[in-house]
Amino acid sequence: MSTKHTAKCECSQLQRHRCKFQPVLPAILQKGPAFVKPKFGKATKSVADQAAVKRIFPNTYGLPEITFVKGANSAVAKKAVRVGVVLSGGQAPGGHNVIGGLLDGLKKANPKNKLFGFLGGPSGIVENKWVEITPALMKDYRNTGGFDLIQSGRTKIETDEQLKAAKDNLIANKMDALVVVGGDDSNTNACVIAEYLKQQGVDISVIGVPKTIDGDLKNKQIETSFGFDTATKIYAELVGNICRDVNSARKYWHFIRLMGRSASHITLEVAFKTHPNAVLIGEEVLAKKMTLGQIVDNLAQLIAKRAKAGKNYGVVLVPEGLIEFIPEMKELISALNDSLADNEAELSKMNTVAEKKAFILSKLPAKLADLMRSLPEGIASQLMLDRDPHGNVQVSLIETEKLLVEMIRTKLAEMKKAGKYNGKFAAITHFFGYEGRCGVPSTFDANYTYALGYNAAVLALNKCSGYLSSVRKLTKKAQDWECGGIPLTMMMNIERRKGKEKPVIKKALVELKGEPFKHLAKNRDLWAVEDLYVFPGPIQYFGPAEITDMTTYTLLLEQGKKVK
Ligand code: FBP
Repeated sequence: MSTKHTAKCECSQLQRHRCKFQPVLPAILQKGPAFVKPKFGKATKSVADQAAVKRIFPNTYGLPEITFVKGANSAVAKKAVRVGVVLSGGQAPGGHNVIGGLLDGLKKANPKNKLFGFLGGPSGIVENKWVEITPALMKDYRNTGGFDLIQSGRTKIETDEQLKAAKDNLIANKMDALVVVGGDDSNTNACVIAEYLKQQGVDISVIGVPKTIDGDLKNKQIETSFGFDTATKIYAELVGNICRDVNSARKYWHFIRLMGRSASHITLEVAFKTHPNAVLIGEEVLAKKMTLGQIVDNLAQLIAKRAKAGKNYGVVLVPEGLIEFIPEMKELISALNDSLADNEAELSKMNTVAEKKAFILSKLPAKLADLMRSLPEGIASQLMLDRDPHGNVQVSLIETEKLLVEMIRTKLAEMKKAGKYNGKFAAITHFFGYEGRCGVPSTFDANYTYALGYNAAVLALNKCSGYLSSVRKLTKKAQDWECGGIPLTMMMNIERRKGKEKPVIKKALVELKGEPFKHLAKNRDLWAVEDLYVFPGPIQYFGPAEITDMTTYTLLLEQGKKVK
C-alpha cells in the first residue's frame, strides 16, 4: 500500500548549505554499477558455533566474501529493478544518506529502477506500508540527520505469519531486493529473511547495511558502523562543555552516562576526545570481576584524593551498559531475563510494577532475590522493564549514574566519619543518548553512509543476497575506500535471548588487549589527578579538512595509526 509522504521538512540555514554537499564516492564506484564486478573470495565460516549456525541458515551459510573490482558488467543495467529499503532499530546519523546513495546507485545503473521505503521499520514490510523514494523526495533529506524520511522501528520479523506476510508483500510489490539498514540484531533478522526467501524459492535478495551509534557492529571486515563518528562527536562536545564548566566553577562532580548499549565504545571514544577524571569501561569491570562495591570504593578514593588537593570537582563517564557487566548484576539480569520470558503470560495480567516485582522475587534464587531487594527502588523497577523485541535489556532506561552517586555519597559519609575524607561532594548527573542519534552527519559519516548505500545498490543489482554492505580502509581518503560484501552468517554465533539459544551477529565489545583500551590505560591516571580536559567544540562541516574530515580515535588506533 503506497502512502503519501506527508512529513514537512523545514530547512535551517545549515541544512540548506549541507544539502548541497556532494559526498565523495570511492573511486571503484564512481563510474557506476555497470563498471564494477564482484570478485568472490573463499567460502566463509561463522565466527563461532559453526554447526549450529549452518543448521539454521543452510542456504546462506558459507557464502564467499565479495570485493568489487573494475570491469564491464552491463548485465546489471539491462532490466529495470524495484528495491525496498527499511531503517531498523535506533536512529544513527547518516541514515538518509544511505537511502540517497542507494537511490543514486540504482538510478545510475538504469533510470527506470525504482526505490521504495518501507515505513516505520520492519513492521512496514509486514503491514505493506511504503512510499516511493523519488529524487525529488530525496532532495531535502541529503546529508541530514534523523530517520524521518521513512522512520524506524524495532519489530523483529520472526514468526511464520510475519515471515509469510513479508514475503507476500515483497512479491506483490514486485521487489527484486530488500535493503535492511540496522545494527547487529536487525542484520541478524535480515539474514533470517534472506534465508527464508531462499528456502521458499523466492528470488529476492536481502542486503544489510551496518548502522548503530553504539559502534558494536564491527569486526575484521566491517571497520565501523555508521553514526558512531557523529554521535561521539556530539557527546564529546557536550562532555567537553561540562569539563569547561567544571574547570570554571570548580564545585561539582558530574556523572555522565553515555549511550552505547552493552559495549563501552562510545564512552571510550568520548574519553579520548575530552580527558575526563574517571572513565568506567564495562568490559574491564567484567574482566576484573569488579563488584559494585569496588567500583564505588575506587571512585570514592579518587574523589578523596582530589579533595585533598583542593579539587572538589571532576567528571566521570559511565557507559550505559555498565550494569550488565558487574558480575553480581549480570547474574541477576540473566536470571531476570529468563524469569520474565518464562512467566510472560502471568506477568501480563498484573497491573503494577510492585505486583510484578513481588512475583518475580518469589521466582528468583534467594541470593539474587536479596540482591534485588538491596537495590534502590527505582533501579530494581528499571531492571524489570520489558526487554526489547530482540531480548535486550533496555539499558538506556536504567539510571546507573544515579545509583553510583547515591552509593558514593554513603561511602564518603563513612570515610568522613573515619577521618579519611574531608571534602565537599556535590554531584550532578546526566544521560546523553538521544541527543546524539539524529545529529547532522559529520563529513565522515556523510561520505561513509552514501558509499554504503551506493555499494548496497551494487550488491542488490548483482543479486548478492545474505550480505552486509562493506566499505573498508576507512582511515584513507574516501576516494580510496574499498567496497564489497560480507556474508551475514560469517559474523554470527549463538547467544541466549529471551530464555532461548538464538543465532545472532556477535557484538563487538571493547577488547582489553586492543589499542584503544591500551591508550586509555596509559593516560587515565594522569587525567584523574591533573585537569587535562579537552574541549572539542561542535562538529565542523566547513573549513580545513583536518577539522572537517577528522575520524574517530578508535578507528585510528585500531588501524595502528598514531594519535596524540
Ligand atoms: P541500535 O542498536 O538499534 O542501533 O540502537 C542503539 C541505541 O541507541 C542504544 O545505544 C540504546 O541503548 C538503544 O538504542 C535505545 O533504544 P530505544 O531507541 O528503543 O530507546
